[in-house]
Amino acid sequence: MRMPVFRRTNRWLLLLSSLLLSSILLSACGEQSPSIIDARGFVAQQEGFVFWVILVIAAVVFVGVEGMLVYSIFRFRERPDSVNPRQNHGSLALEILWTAIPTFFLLVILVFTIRGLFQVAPDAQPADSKTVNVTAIGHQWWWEFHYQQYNITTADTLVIPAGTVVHVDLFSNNVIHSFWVPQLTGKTDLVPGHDNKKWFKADDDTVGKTFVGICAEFCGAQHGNMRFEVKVESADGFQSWLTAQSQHAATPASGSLAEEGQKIFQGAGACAGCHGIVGVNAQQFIDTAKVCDDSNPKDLNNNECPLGPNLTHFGSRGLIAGGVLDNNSSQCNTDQSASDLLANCNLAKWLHDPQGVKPGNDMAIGQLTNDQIKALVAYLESLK
Ligand code: HEC
Ligand SMILES: [Cu+2]
Repeated sequence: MRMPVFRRTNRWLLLLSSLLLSSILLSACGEQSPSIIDARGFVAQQEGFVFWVILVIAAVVFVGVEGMLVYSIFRFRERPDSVNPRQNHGSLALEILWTAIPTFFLLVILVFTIRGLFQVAPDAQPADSKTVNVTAIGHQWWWEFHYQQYNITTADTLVIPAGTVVHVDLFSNNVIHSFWVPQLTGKTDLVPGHDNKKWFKADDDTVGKTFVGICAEFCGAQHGNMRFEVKVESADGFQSWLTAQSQHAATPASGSLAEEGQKIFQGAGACAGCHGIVGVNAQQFIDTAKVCDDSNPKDLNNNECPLGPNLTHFGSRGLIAGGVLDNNSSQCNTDQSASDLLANCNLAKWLHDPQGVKPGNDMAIGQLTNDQIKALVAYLESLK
């Protein structure tokens, strides 16, 4: 007597869990989702096209095969008076047919895949006099970007002009990382000792948009916190960004809290040993991919090659330490109490406990006091 009750609850469980599963899957369709289906640049669009070709063919095969299966199950199921069906073992016509049909489908996929490969290959990079050449350097675990024509080095945020070819040289001197901006370009690995390159382009109508960038190759404990963002500007916006970024860091007003922060930054054994700020402890930006490989531990200024991101214009960046936190500058007003600052301002959280926020990262420092954190927040957020 108890069986039907069980069956009914099982059915409800099945329904509930499939609803749950589909809502999890659908929740990936939000506006912010970095989906390859929402491609916003030529390279990702070509790659997305290959995806659709394969999906449509796979759907046709699935519906065809399952349809015939279900039809046969019902139409030819055994009945009390059934006789043995006609046997077709060894039928040459059938053997040829079910070899030819998959071969045809695979050939179609092959043609579109090869076409796609040629369209996005490094050799297919369109000639564009405005091409922006960037070196993307994979660290454990953050991204450094060096703009080759402008000698600017930044981290976490890759700013590009819309509708313009961006050429990327990929460099790692540690483990393999992978550069992926789902809506703009597919994955390309950064392989130590083997410098890959790629190119991509953001559509003209993406001005003002920010795209999610990801490290897509497992590279250690904080691989999941090795993100970056790609910010698309208009041609003019990009030019003014370049002009601002190529300046030396802003000098804080004398007697200000920010000035105290700068002193702490430069203090003995402190931040300046791992971070460069141009105009403070560095004379110029460094192309660490060129200068700081394993055979050369000294930078252009004959200092140890920097271990951490260049902070010259940190205040203008959207992310902290590979996107483990957002750089929420508007919450970092230093008029608030120390405990409010620590609760609201992500930069303060980072400086208070970088190992707690991102365990195992290379920023190993002694505990800063709340006053030091306040001064450093005032200083670093002022570096727009
Ligand atoms: C031993 C080297 C080292 C020292 C000393 C050090 N840092 Fe760092 N810092 C790093 C590294 C490495 C990262 C990147 C960590 C990651 O994302 O994995 C980092 C990240 C940061 C970031 C985030 C930058 C960005 O663009 O994401 C800030 C801000 C920062 N450090 C400030 C400071 C300040 C202020 C001090 C001095 C109190 C300091 N650091 C001392 C190595 C260091
Ligand atoms: Cu990585």
